[in-house]
Amino acid sequence: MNQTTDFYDIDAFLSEEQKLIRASIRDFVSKEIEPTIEKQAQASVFNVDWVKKMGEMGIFGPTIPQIYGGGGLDYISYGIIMQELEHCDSGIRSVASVQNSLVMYPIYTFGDEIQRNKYLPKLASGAFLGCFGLTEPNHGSDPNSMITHFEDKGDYVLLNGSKMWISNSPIADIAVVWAKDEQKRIHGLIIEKGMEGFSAPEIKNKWSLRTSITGELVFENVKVPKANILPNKSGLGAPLMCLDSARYGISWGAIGTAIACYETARDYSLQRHQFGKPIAAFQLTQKKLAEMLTEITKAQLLAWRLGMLMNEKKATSAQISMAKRNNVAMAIQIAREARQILGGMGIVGDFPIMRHLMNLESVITYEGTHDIHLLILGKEITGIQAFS
Ligand code: TGC
Ligand code: FAD
Repeated sequence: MNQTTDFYDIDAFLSEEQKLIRASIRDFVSKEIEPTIEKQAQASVFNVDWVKKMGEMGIFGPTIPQIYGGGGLDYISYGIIMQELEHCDSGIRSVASVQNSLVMYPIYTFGDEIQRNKYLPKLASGAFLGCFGLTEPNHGSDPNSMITHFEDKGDYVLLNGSKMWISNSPIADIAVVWAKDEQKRIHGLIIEKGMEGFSAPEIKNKWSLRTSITGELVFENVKVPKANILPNKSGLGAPLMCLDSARYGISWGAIGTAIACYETARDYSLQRHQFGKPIAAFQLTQKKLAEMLTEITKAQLLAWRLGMLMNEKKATSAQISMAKRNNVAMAIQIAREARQILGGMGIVGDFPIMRHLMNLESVITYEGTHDIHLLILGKEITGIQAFS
């Protein structure tokens, strides 16, 4: 009997440091987050205390240099951290993805030295929580058509518009917001909580990602100092570079969720008896389990190889799209099959499967929908864009 979910021994590719990181994050998650995650999800409450604890654990800014409070780690380590978090809950991984890839990454990559020193150490320690505003009520898959904009007023710019579906926004200390200047060029701006004319109402009644708080960002004549504009890159390519990093993290995170669902279903099938034998003894159950392990193994190989390409700075956006798309679809399929193996028990909170399944309905939509990633791959293959 093979009880490992590392069927092709990916562990052999990992360094001792990477294995230690995995062990410490696994320990942290099992002691600090796992015991109350189901209760938080049922109540749809985000636990703010976790932010500080995640900061103490080095979960924020793992790839950011240590002089700014980051971990100075490689991309495989980043992936491992995302996998361990999402093994518990996609909402928790979301908090980390946003803070790392969508807030710290742009401030580090496109910001100046003053911006880096002002924000990155606080974000790394969890003293500050950030959010990322790209999507608008009328512009989701097509962010280039955004209408949020700013006008130059001398010492400051005047920001108007709104953003929708923003993870962390109601409680975030800062927002990295993408808006157009008077020449219709997209720039990143750092908006601080408390700026006059800025509000971040919560979006309630979600059936998915209930442990992560989601909201809007509303800007009504917000005076933003010019010092808060990220100076080192403009154009849609800047936010899309952030998305590449976050999508990479999701490709690992989804494997964590898939493993949690697969192992739950495997263990349940061995102890649940019907017709006088364990349901694991039926060929139809074995088919489900064998296919789950096969798909997880393929996803692990994809993520690991992509991580190596990320470390060598050779990963392309299309490669990242393939991994995000495949691995999230793989996880959602496994969650659905696992839920069936548990029968009626599959729908209750005694097991994590239904929560994972509901969460993955967001993960398959955000950071580029399943179909948008297919079109990115289609463009890569044919050279013809089919978005519009
Ligand atoms: P297109 O003409 O293809 O490109 C515009 C410019 O951007 C460049 N570029 C990229 N640069 C870096 N990385 C990438 N992945 C890039 N993709 C494109 C491109 O070279 C071009 O540069 P330039 O210099 O020639 O101007 O742009 P398009 O308007 O046709 O759109 C392409 C499309 C549809 C793929 C893109 O807009 C897209 O990816 N749409 C999906 C939107 C999306 O993913 N939104 C995510 C919002 S954030 C979020 O969901 C966070 S969830 C957080 C959580 O809780 O975990
Ligand atoms: P739409 O773009 O309206 O798409 C609707 C459907 O049409 C999809 O199936 C899509 O694939 C399809 N479609 C669209 N265009 C095409 C086309 N050209 N060809 C074929 N099919 C097409 N955004 C942020 O900026 N920051 C965040 O922190 C953030 N967090 C989020 C958290 C949650 C819980 C959720 C649900 C979303 C979050 N988002 C965030 C927004 C997310 O990125 C968008 O929901 C996503 O990009 C899709 O946009 P949309 O919802 O407007 O759907």
